[in-house]
Amino acid sequence: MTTIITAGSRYVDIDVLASGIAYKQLLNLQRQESTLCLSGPFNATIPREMRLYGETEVYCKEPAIEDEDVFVIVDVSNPHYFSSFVNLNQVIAVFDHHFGFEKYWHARLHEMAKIEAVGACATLIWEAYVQAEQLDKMPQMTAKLLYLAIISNTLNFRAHVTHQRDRNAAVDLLARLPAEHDYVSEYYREIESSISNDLAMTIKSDTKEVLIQNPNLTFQFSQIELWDSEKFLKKHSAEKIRSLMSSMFPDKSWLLSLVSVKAGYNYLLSNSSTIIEKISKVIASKNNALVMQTERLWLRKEILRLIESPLHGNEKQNRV
Ligand SMILES: [Mn+2]
Repeated sequence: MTTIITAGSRYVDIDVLASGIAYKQLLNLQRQESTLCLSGPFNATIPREMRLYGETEVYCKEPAIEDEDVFVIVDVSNPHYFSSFVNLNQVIAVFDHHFGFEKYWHARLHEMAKIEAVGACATLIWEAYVQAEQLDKMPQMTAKLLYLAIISNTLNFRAHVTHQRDRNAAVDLLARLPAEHDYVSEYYREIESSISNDLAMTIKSDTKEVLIQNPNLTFQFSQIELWDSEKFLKKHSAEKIRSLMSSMFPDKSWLLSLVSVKAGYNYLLSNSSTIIEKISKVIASKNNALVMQTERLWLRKEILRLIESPLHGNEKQNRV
């Protein structure tokens, strides 16, 4: 019996990569045969050093599956997004921090459905090491990868979803790394330059097709995490980004979120009047026809929940 660790099919971000590698190594430390199979391409949140590490640690894109094999899913819980080779009846554990499928998995897996409101899936995997008393055996490169995943997913602890549990994990992981580096600014500086060099690829590898009920709408939802989005918008103007989005997603509705970690807000661009109307009623502070600016940092999953939720009179004060 092999435990096959996998995630969503569309793309691999740093949280998926960190969670997958670290959990595979944890099972190996406990003498359980396991393999990590990620079917999507690595996206721009993964710096070069971790890309190379990932290439040595990710076993295959599509595994040969035996009847007795089991699956562990990381950083996703909506079965619609799973890699196509996953048989739902063979899933034995789900680690995730996205909303919507908690009840479904708790009913099936009970305590092995680790779906929690934390900032990063990497935090849940760090906690699994703590519980298994294996933290001291974690490779240093994995500690760095988990640390960067927490930084990336919590937007350097500024996202509202950040939990004390993320901070506890990050403090411990950072203490396992050589002290002489500023890992956060090194990380963002590197990914920002790779994003700028291939913007279309970056967008393509961080876009989710989203289907919402209220209002009934399907759209492409892209997110780019930046350290300094002012600088970025000076280089790639809003007009150019809009025409790039329209050429990448012809005849489709789209929403692009530029996350500005240093400044602590997002720029939101969309071609859909429905989305613009819904967002600007609740979170956008400064509007113009091209770009909406928020008052704080919003993650994609938070924006999504907001677009789907019905509006109430005083929601603006409560939410912002
Ligand atoms: Mn994540």
